[in-house]
Amino acid sequence: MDTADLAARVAQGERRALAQAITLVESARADHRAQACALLEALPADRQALRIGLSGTPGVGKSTFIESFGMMLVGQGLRVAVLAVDPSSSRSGGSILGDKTRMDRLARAPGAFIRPSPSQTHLGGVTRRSREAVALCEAAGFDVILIETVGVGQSETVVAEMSDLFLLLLAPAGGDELQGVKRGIMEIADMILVNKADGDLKPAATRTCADYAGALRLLRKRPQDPAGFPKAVMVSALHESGLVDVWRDIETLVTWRKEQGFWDRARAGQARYWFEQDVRQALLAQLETPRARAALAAYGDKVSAGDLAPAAAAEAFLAQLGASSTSKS
Ligand SMILES: Nc1nc2c(ncn2[C@@H]2O[C@H](COP(=O)(O)OP(=O)(O)O)[C@@H](O)[C@H]2O)c(=O)[nH]1
Ligand SMILES: [Mg+2]
Repeated sequence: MDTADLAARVAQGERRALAQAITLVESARADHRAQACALLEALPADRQALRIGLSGTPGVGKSTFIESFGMMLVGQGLRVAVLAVDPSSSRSGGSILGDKTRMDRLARAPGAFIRPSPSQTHLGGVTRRSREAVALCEAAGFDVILIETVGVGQSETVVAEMSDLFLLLLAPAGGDELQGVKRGIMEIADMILVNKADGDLKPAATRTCADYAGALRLLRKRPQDPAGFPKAVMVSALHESGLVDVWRDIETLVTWRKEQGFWDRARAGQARYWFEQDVRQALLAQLETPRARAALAAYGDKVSAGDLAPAAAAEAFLAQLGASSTSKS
């Protein structure tokens, strides 16, 4: 494969090249990984999309929201990419694919690109591939990238690490208690969108929105927030109401963060985070080679037989691992 040519075609915004490139970064094969690294290295580095993370429990209206919100953006002449991070999706090829009918219009819009989540592996594998898919969409010149994840705890945190801002979608609550949203997720949200604020659900949505606005005010003030943020607002993805206001709020937030230097600082911090994640993953992968497994088992036997102390065995094992990995290169 000619990775330089593929990179050039991705940079020209060629959709087929983009799809092919994402397939390449998703591959677990070692030779593909080397090509993926070369491809990522060859991409233009001067393009930035607005990357919006979006989370919410199943049924809250994420797909419907992405469709309406995406169509509104496309209508403004913006190019929109949609990606999913769903480590739990072994079922039917990922959440977006299963919901294709709900994104019918967006899927056909010339300015939009929708990519279902890669088939399931562990969270680390899914997230690295997703982050690289984000980089590819960015290089392909998309203006906005929507990154969807379901509320499975850890995945929000990693999606936040590949997003410029984070939206949490909630449904109107029946009772008057907060819907068990984890504090950690509240803390990374830039906006809470109470969806389904329409018809019979409108009064409940109004109450829920007020509850969350109150809860957000109780959180510690973050330096990256202008006055009024993070905020809770009501939308109806189905009736397409409140979406223009959400976009205006997002633009306000982004402009402020760019002016104040928080945008660049956040991106720099994320680059460092992903570098460290890659190092971590590569080190863990070294433990999985047949040779490392054999050495681990051999040292383990000595330790359990009482022939070697655990600390000394660990040191000897790591020295051997380091020697074998440097001699390889
Ligand atoms: N009343 C109302 N229903 C909605 C709204 N948004 C989504 N729904 C409905 O909620 C259900 C789940 O929506 P979906 O977008 O698939 O949720 P997801 O699982 O979070 O992707 C569907 O039946 C939608 O029609 C909304 O704004 N108002
Ligand atoms: Mg969905």
